[in-house]
Amino acid sequence: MTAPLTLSPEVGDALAAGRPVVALESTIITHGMPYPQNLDMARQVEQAIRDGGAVPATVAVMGGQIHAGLTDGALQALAQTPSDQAMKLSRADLAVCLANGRTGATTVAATMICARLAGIRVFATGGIGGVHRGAETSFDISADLRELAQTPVTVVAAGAKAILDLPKTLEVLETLGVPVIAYGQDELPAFWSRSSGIRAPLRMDSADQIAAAAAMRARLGLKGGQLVANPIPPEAEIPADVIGPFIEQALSEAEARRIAAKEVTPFLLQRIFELTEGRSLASNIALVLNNARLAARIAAAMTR
Ligand code: PSU
Repeated sequence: MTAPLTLSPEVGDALAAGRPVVALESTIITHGMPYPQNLDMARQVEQAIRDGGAVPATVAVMGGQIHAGLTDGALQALAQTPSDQAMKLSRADLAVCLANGRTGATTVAATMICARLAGIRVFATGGIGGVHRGAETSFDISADLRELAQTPVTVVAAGAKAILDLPKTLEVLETLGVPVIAYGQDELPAFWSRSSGIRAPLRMDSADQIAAAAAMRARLGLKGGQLVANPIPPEAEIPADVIGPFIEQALSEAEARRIAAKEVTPFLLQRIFELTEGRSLASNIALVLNNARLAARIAAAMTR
């Protein structure tokens, strides 16, 4: 029995020839950004990976198949699918979506599962999910964390999203044995900001080092992936003291409106987009592109 996985010809050829491939997720398209900026972002990110000498493999579920590598038409259709008509897929609901022939966008957790099935070792996104603020009462902890602990894919993100409780997110990652590697700085980046005030557990300064660490995990038989926390480029960042009050406001609105579970992150991102008059989205796109470029370099290093 094999998984219902369809590789685009380009992705299939690259993997068969041992050339670098970078997986990309689709929840960021359907639930993370408004149309048409989401489509524009998805195309730009694919181009950034190509410019870096790797093949992009955007992952989504359609017609009972996991697709790795989408045509531009499929990308357009996904970008225009209302968020309530695409399932936001994590480990728990990936099989249900496939078995029932529904359309689904993959989160970090589900994209890691699909990447592993396809044989793709690197994946670029914006920011992983993590421990939500107030998790001591809500118990809201993203399934992304546990996936990082069990699926061997290197995930390049700009840290965990700053809407989260970053110290608690780090604690959980440590408990789960996930290497959290800040790229090129000592501090853990905080998505829209380069600085979080928190020292990262690990630091690396080159794609080769990151690729070597992934290879060593495999040699040691250690399960799980690595989180590479790549700071947003300076010119695109929103300093923590500027974005902070907007995050607080969006969080209190979410609480007042009793937004819960899978709706929390999309609600917060949308509100922060409105409150910053679009600035948060421009930053989000810039950091995803930056992560795609680094992921392409890591993928290339892994094939050497
Ligand atoms: N990165 C972004 N925007 C996003 C996401 C990542 O820049 O919307 C998505 C990813 O799919 C991630 C999800 O898995 O947000 C986290 O959702 P939650 O907090 O509900 O686990």
